[in-house]
Amino acid sequence: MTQSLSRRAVLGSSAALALAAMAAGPARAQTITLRLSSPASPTDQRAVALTEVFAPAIADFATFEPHWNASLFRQGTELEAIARGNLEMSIASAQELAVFFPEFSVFASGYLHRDAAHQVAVFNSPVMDPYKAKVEAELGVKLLTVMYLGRRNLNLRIDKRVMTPDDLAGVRLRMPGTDAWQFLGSALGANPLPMAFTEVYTALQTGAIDGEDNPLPTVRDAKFYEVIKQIVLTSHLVDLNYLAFSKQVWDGLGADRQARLVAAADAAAEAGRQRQLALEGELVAFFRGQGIDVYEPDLAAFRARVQAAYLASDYSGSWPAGIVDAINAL
Ligand code: KDO
Repeated sequence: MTQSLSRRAVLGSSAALALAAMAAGPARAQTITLRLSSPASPTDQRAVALTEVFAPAIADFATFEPHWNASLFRQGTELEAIARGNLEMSIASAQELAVFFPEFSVFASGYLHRDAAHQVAVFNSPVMDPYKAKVEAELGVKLLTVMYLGRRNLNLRIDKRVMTPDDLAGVRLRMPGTDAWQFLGSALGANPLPMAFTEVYTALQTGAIDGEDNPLPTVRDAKFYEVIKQIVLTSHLVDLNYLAFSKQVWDGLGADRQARLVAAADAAAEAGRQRQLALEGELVAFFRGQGIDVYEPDLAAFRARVQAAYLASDYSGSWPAGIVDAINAL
């Protein structure tokens, strides 16, 4: 991803905004507008849950104004927009946060989170406290809750059967645009290519890429199944997103509204999580019905290759001592 600003500049401008907010005192507007920008579609279950659960729960003091399909900010620039005071909310990935804070790469590691419940346990555990505090203090972003996107698999337009990482040699695999995402593509054995989510359908259709990775509900929602031949159930990342919120706006709310905001975010995340999990249970049969070859590869081979790649990488050097054991113990 091309960062238009240096990390230092963004972090500096965020600190200046925080100081300005403090100088202005605890402003308590009766209603506020919360603009959210995301590449997610309006029919993505996280989007549905935010619209149907989050928005009504805070409607008496906030107007939720979502901009889906990256129609306000392009994918990967939303956190910078929040830090600069140009946006109030986004659905942020750990890979995007790792651009600013490399230690977030641990939550972007393949084969680390076990399932949706494990994500929630990690997010609510003391392991996350220093992470949350740093993002608030240095980027001006509050992480309200954790949302479940699903188990990422390989969605390929090529015929070649993929059972091990070696079978991905030379395969042009689209991954989202940050370094941490690209690293995961390499760790899987493929040739990763950065590309925005909104461009993936056309790239699969035209053959500009051989495949991409995303969970089953996304493959259906974005209609990728129309332009792929096979789904390899690698489950290489139990993928999460954080609901990111402007710390400047947060600081202008009273304790009561802050608590209601978090409760609404948690309720929406839980509703979205249950819908995504239900879809994951149903969709293999749906895709097979569409003529797509869906199969499980040699998972032990993928897990071993990916975990070894992370432990040997510079990323693991940025992780707090003992964090992998602490996460595994949860
Ligand atoms: C994607 O670009 O493949 C990805 O799945 C990455 C996620 O972190 C998330 O941003 C998601 O896209 C978008 O919300 C679109 O579903």
